[in-house]
Amino acid sequence: MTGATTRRRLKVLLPILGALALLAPLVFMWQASLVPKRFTVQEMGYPDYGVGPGAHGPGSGHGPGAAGSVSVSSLTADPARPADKEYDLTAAAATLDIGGRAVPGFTLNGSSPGPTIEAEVGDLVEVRLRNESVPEGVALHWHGIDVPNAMDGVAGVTQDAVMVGAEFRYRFVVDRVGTYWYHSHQLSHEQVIGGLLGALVVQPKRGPVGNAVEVVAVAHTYAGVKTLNGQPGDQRVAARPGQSVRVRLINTDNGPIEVWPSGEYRALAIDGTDVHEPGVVRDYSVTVTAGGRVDLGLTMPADGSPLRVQVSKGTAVILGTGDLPAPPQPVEPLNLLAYGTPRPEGLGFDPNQPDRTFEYSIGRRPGFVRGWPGLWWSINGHTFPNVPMFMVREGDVVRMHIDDNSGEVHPMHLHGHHAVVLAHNGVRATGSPWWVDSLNVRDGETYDIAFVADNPGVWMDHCHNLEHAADGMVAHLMYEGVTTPYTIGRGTPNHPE
Ligand SMILES: [Cu+2]
Repeated sequence: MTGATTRRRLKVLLPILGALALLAPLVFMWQASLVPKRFTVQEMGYPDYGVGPGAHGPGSGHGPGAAGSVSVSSLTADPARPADKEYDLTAAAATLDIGGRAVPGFTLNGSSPGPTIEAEVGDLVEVRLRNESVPEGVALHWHGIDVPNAMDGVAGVTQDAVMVGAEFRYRFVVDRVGTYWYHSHQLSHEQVIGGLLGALVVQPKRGPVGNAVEVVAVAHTYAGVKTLNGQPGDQRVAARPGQSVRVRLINTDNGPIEVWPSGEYRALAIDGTDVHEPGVVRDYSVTVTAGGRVDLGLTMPADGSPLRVQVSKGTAVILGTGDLPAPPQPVEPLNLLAYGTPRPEGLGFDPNQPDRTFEYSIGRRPGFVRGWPGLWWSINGHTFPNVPMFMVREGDVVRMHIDDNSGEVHPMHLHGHHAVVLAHNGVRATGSPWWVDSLNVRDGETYDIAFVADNPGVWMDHCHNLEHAADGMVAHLMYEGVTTPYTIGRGTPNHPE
């Protein structure tokens, strides 16, 4: 071979090799982002055992996929116990009438929101869900209720999507009073936004105390129209002078909303948990994160004038007779970290002696998700599906440090558990225990939360901005020894986000 030939060949080869050197990592990243046509969530990503005294690896062979494991589907309420409250819910694809505008969406028993499910604490609630006409299938998640795992309603994780003509029976005990809601967890970024949802209220035994007026206000935006209980504008509720009122506000949207009454109020409960010794405040809004709830307590003025509870700009609950203009939005939201007083009995566990501590660091980075290039949400630096699987053992005291450097707010929702907020931006909580199932984490913020791993299963721990979830902002909390037989992926009917 002459020198000239070699030079000529190198001239062709070198650019090709150069291009390959540039392309190979991209091809690798692209390939790593692809998901199989059918897979279980325990095959997703990598196990994260956290740090701390209990943070050992898969000790006795109970890791993901271990033989002899407990199936999610076996984690049910007592099958022998009869139901105290029974509901039949029929899901349908429908055209909704939103203030005279036709909006494509979904109904339960012919309406959106669906019927409010009412129960007393300790009841076993049974809901028979039938899919009449939602072509992609449905599943119902009981947001904020720590149900047995098989009843959690996440298509592809705790059950298969309920296809047209099929039924699913949910059975769970409501073991705490409070304001909750239910919504589809099948294609939720379409079905929840389209109105496949409703309220769920758990009262004390023998119903509400006293003669307080009870108001359930489901805030939802249909095709850009803000509504309360499916109606745009103001919602009128009768109340007599001097009467106390409890407004149960449920944010079913993708972003946080501010709520502010025209006068004095108390924040009686957050995410279904009563605040301990909630003080009377005014001129503060309450931030309700996506998926979150607040119960506001008000007393009707003795002089017969009305009260107004403004729910973001555009909707309001007007209590009593007469009219009053929207009060100006307070500058500051109520600081729930310092609101109320600590419970003398404490939290029921010691968050300063955790068995393990996890990081849940939310970011954004360029890469591929499901083969598509883009700027994607990341969890601990990883994009879907290569995200952490937070591994716990039953009985663990778990701490989690959440930080957000993604440029946007994320409503973080852990299924099956309530977590208590220990600190926000490093500032420790001093008020009533602030228990959440949905937490508003803004860009640049940190939260330290803690919970007891007391509900075995495989649980979603995801962003409740459902567009973000659909873009892969989804991780899971998994108990060692528990596995799911259900599958997700384009080769299955199950698409939980
Ligand atoms: Cu998000």
